[in-house]
Amino acid sequence: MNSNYLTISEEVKTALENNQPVVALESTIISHGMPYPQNVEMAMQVEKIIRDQGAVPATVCMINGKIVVGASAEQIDYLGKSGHNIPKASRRDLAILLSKNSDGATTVATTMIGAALAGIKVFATGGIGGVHRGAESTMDISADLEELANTDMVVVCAGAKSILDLGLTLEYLETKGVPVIGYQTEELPAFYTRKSGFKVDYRMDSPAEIAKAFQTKSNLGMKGSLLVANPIPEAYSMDAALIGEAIDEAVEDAKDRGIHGKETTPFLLAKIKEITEGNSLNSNIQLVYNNAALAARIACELEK
Ligand code: PSU
Ligand code: MN
Repeated sequence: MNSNYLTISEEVKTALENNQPVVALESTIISHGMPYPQNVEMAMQVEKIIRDQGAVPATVCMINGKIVVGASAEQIDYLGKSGHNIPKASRRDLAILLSKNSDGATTVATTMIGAALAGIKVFATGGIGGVHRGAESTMDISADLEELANTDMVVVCAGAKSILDLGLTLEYLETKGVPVIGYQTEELPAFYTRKSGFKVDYRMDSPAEIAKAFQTKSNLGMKGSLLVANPIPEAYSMDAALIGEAIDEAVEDAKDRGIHGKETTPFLLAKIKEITEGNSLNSNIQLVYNNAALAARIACELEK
């Protein structure tokens, strides 16, 4: 890796050199996933939660032609304020944007790329991208899934939103050899709700168990991630019927308007927010906090 393209903050660099636990965080959720100023408040609070667990947070983004691992408070504020003016950067966009000295909001896929280049093993996010509904004709499958297949990491999410076809997403992950681990649950959570009707591959009940599984995979020299699905806390989970209707409506609307490509996910997310009148925002924030805390505990176990 040409280090001309990578800037690691002093704090993250020191932590990695001393085998201290580090947790990566994405930036599409900041620039594209939530309104300002809640996005910046969320991003700063997530970092605090990780520190409180004894790990070091590393928000990943692209600033002026560099992949930044360990964004500063000023950079996070900039990403949040600029919102959609920051290009969403997935794997196919990464080199192009770097070559243009552009900024970029990193998706799960590109955050994993940046984090892995820096040597980070654990990453906390909200929801991953996956196989979209109707993918049997649109072939809309997020690059996040391929990245999970290829990059060594423990990725903690709250499952995936049912804007996706969860069954096909699980099939794809199985084909790619990515185990889906339910944290203290047998059922795949669906982001806003704790249940989806789909089973995870394995249930694990402690950070130590997850760390041991990841270490075993690494010892075998097998590439790829463990995907940990951590259900939203009961107190913040949403009514399944209500959120289901909002998602169905959003998916219909996207189809009618011919939304496609990288616009699909942001369109659906914005639409759901609009339909649920912002009720979903607090749930979204709380599940990210919950994932950050678990990811930090796993990172601490890995460095024990
Ligand atoms: N799903 C969510 N919230 C998000 C995303 C997905 O519930 O913010 C973002 C993540 O950054 C994810 C990306 O990596 O969207 C996936 O986009 P695409 O489907 O275009 O790969
Ligand atoms: Mn897509």
